Amino acid sequence: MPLPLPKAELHLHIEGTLEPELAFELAARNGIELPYADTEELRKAYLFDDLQSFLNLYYSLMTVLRTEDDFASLADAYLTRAAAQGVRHAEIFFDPQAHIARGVSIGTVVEGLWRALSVSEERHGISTRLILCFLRDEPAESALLTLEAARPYLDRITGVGLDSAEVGHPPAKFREVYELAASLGLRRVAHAGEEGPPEYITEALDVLGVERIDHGLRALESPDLVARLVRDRIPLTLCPLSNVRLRAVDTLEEHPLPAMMDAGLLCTVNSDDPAYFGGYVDDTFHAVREALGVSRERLRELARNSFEAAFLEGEEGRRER
Ligand code: ES4
Ligand code: ZN
Repeated sequence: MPLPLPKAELHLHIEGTLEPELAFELAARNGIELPYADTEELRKAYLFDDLQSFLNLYYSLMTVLRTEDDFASLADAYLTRAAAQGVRHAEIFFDPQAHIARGVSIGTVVEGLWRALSVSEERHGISTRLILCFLRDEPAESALLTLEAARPYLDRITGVGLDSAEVGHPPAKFREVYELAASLGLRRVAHAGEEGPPEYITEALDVLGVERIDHGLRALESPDLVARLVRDRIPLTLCPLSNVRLRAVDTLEEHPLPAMMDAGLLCTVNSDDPAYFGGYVDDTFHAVREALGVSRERLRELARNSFEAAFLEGEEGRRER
């Protein structure tokens, strides 16, 4: 098997890297009883009908994450796996509201993650960025309070994102908090067009000023939007295995990735919540090659795109903080 292509991972929820084995280890460490007999039984619960059914398990399993040590273990486990998958740069989402709601402070989360991230270059050969995500199914006021709570840690946070249940929570709900984020020099991304309509993608660009779209799967439904995304070279962080598991597409063979590349869209391939969706990023590269016949040349293009779309070069120049 050829060596994994060097790549950047741009759509990765750190809480979605919680493997059953680590979940049980952390539960034992923290004296928490999980409602599953063992890792096998937990893995059997990973059958989802849609985004919401996944999110229910994703949020409930987070209860095992309590201390800085836990977040450091989680991130180091991800970075270890990512290195073996050819990842050289990782832009990592985290969901502070999901932790604050359970009494875990944003300081615990950021300090814990940072412990792993700060040694990642040296230990794993992976540079990293942190992206704070707001939960779109919570009130905008809660997002604002979260960004305020994050102020002491902004030197460790590169940008903000928007995730969780999409439909019924259009981007414009978060106009004010994204304006504040921009004024603080933060980069902006948002999930859009995963389950929601192409209009949400347009709104994320127009109202929130995002530089990248997470997923963007439904962009092809709007030719005008595709033309704009192509013209402005707006990157899409696609997650094909996630789309199959959450039933956004029926099968991997029917995933629109090749059509999106044919249309000239700046596509990247990412793992989203790899512990839940059956593979890390190079596993995803292999899967799309097998299922969709994506050529080696196109895989190289996807890897190149991931570095072009990353918040690497020019970062300092664009930040005014
Ligand atoms: C997520 Cl796949 C996905 N979509 C939206 N929000 C999320 N949070 C974690 N994974
Ligand atoms: Zn996601």
